[in-house]
Parts: sequence; structure tokens; C-alpha cells
Amino acid sequence: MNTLRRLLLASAVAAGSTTAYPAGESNEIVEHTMLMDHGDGHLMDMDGGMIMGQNKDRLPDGCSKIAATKEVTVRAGHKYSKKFPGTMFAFDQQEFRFEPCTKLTVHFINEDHIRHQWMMHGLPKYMYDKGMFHLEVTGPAKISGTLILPNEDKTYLVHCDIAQHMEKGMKAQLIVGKGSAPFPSIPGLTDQVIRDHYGPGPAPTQVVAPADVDRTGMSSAAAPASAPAPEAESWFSGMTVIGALVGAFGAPFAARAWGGRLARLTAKDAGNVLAAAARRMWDHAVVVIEWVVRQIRARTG
Ligand SMILES: [Cu+2]
Repeated sequence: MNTLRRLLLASAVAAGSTTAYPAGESNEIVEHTMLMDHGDGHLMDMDGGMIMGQNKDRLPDGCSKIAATKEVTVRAGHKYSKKFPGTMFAFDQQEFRFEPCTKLTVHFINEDHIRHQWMMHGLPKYMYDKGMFHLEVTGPAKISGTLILPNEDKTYLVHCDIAQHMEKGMKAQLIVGKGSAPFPSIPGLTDQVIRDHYGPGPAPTQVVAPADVDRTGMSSAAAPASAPAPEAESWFSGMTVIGALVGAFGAPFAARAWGGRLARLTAKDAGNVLAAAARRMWDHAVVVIEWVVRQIRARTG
């Protein structure tokens, strides 16, 4: 009986391992409502639920009253990424629009059996610590938080900050009023900064336009590649080190090899081989001399 039960359990685990979730884990959404208020809009519970930057009543500068009271339900999970090729995670919506001074409650439902966040950046720091409003929970679970949107036409980055989740698709934007510059690489919405390339040959290089660089300092855009070092400089530092090492360790082997090679040749052939080797060495020497001359010219004038 015991063996039979073990066999059944093993087959259930094996069957479960072919799906995205381990066998036996429920997909039921657990709602996090009993959070401890740690002050400054920071709430947490012992099951990993977290709210940061909650603000239910403080009016931002320039808001004489709450313009509207709105609620939005956002779902997060692997399954929402399926319509966006190349992504792994996504929210069920990529753009939110509200009027300035709106009191907004976000109901965040994480449907995956991992941790996800709904993190909004770029809020004024005089009332939102680190400029953030943030919901976070390990799923499947639901957590709700409230903030009051500033009185400013601005587009805010919304993402999941768990490593690689934004890069893999969990990225959106929240537009207040007329908004500002859109964010790049929002699935189905805005162009990638560096487009995925699956064709033959090297990928075309693209430079990040200043307007696309995330104003919050978050890594929403790939940093433009730094200028390559001057060719001679890198050639010198790389090749001379390698050359010195090869020379030091290879000299005894080279002597043996050349000795053996030349011993089997006629005097004329041996002369030709040595002349060819000398020519190659001279070619290399010319490169070094040219480089030295360039360096001296660059430094003197
Ligand atoms: Cu995530």
C-alpha cells in the first residue's frame, strides 16, 4: 500500500513537472488584506505582501481637491506575455490613463507562482519616498494600494523590478493628463531601443535617443555602448601582452621546431624559410613603429 502511494505520488510529480507549476500548488488567488502599517505609506504582512508609497489623503501640490476616485485591476503573469513574442512576463494591460489629482486604487493580482511587482516611478519625492508607489506579492495573490496622482502632465514608468522581469516584458506606462515622453520597449506599444534581431549577419546598431532615456534613472533603456578605445591602444595593450606571453613560453618550443624544420631542408630552402620569417617579423615591426610614431605625434602636437 505504501509503495503504491509512493508510485502514485511520483507519477503525479512527474506529470506536474511538465507544466509551468509544481504539482499540488493551488492557483487560487490569496488576498492580502491584513497588512501592518509601518508608517510613511509602507505596509507589509508576514506572507510577503508589501505596499510602498500608499497615500489615501495627502493632496499633492497644486491639487485643490481630489479630481476623481478611480480603481484599476491589473493582472500579472506569464500567460499575459504569450501575445508578445520574445517576452516571458507581462501585465494584462500596458497603459493606464488618469486625470491629474485622481485618487487611484490599484488592485494587483499576481497569477504566477513567483514574486511580481507593480512599481510606479517618477513620483514627487516630497510625498512619495524614493519617488515610488509600489505593490508586491508572491502569487497567486492579490494586493491593493492607493495613491493620489500629482497635478502634472506626465508619463510614469510602471514595471516589475524583480531581476529581468521588466526586460522580459513586465513593463507599462501610466499617463497622467496629457502625459510626457513615452517609454521604449513596452510590449505591443512602443518600439524597442535595441530591436531583437534574428536574421543573418550582425544586428544593426541603434543609438538611444535622449528622449527615450528613462527620466527616473531606472534601467528602462539599454545604456548606449561606450565609445570603443582607439584601435591602436587596444591593439597594443591586448596584443603586446599576448605576444609577450607567447614569446616567453613559446621560445623553447619554437627553437626546437625551427631546428628540426631547418635540419631537414637544403641550405637554399632554409634560407628562403628564414627570409620569409624575417619578412613577417619586419611587417609586425612596421606596425609597431607606425603605432609608436602615431602616439608621439598625438602627444606632441
Ligand atoms: Cu515580476
